[in-house]
Amino acid sequence: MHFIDEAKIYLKSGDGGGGCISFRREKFIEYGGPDGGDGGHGGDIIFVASKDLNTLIDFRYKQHFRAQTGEGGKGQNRYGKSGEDMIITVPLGTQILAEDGKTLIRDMSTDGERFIIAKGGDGGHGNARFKSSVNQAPRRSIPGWPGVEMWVWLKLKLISDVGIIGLPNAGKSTYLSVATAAKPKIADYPFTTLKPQLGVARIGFDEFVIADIPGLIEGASEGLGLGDKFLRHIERCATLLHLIDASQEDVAETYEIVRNELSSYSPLLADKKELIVLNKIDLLDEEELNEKIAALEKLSGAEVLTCSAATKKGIEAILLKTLEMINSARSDIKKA
Ligand SMILES: Nc1nc2c(ncn2[C@@H]2O[C@H](COP(=O)(O)OP(=O)(O)OP(=O)(O)O)[C@@H](O)[C@H]2O)c(=O)[nH]1
Ligand SMILES: [Mg+2]
Repeated sequence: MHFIDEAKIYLKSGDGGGGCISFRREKFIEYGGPDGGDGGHGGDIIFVASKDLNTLIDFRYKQHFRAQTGEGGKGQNRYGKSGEDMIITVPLGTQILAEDGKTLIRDMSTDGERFIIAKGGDGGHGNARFKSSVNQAPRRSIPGWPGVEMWVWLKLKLISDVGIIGLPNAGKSTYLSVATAAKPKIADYPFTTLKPQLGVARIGFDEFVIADIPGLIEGASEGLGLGDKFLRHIERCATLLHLIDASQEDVAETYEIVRNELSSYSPLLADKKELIVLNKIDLLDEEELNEKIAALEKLSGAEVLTCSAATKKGIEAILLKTLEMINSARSDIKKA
């Protein structure tokens, strides 16, 4: 059950500029011949794929894209200037579909790839073109050809339904290994995970994709630790599972550090639905655990779940909650 980010946009390539009607005017020449130039080409609509973009969010705010009209032709046989192209940059992996939402026009699958989806109209002909032996002074020109108009869908697959975030060593990879059949590297030192790892969780007849993401630290949004490229990865997760090591002294502070990194990176990340989970509860007694749950719930205003990825306690309940959260995020996306 993959999430899809999508947007419907309107495109219009530039009309060609009109041809010009004009006659030569020179001293001592009474009847100058026709010298109206052709109009310029209309601008094209061009898509460019970029690995530096991760979502189609920008297309929620701007949906109409028009390339410039070509300039009209001028006297003295001068051509009109071509209209400027409209370049639309989309995230790498974006699919462009026809208005029916099904017919694939293009898969933007290589970084930097350019695709001209709509050519601008040709410029019209000026009257100089219509001169003939029988008509030395044609008063005729042709307007520019119109540009192309269309609606298209842009679709981008999110990499996962839920991304596990948290400080290094919180037990994210261990959680992935018990919630799915994935076998990520697990070790008792920070930054064990260097690349996002994916696994598929099954619960009843439902399935969803979990991404184990490298640990975040304070300053990650400014490039510290493994930097912000993982924050970019999180943008392509539909929801978040925020995992916190319960054996840490101040779990509320830990929670805040990660939340701060998310929001300083982008409001889009901070707005994602999040499930808060305290892990490694096998290391605490009940009283200590309850205190930590209370502190976290007070700070976040949300329900806090608990588990031990090492003993698998609490995993099932978290998977159920995760599924609920994914379904609710999915219906929000549909409504938007
Ligand atoms: N006692 C206990 N230890 C755990 C639990 N979950 C994970 N650990 C241990 O915590 C350490 C870190 O686990 P990882 O799963 O590698 O942590 P991570 O969050 O993926 O770490 P990075 O990839 O470095 O960010 C390992 O030694 C795990 O065995 C748990 O529930 N209880
Ligand atoms: Mg890891």
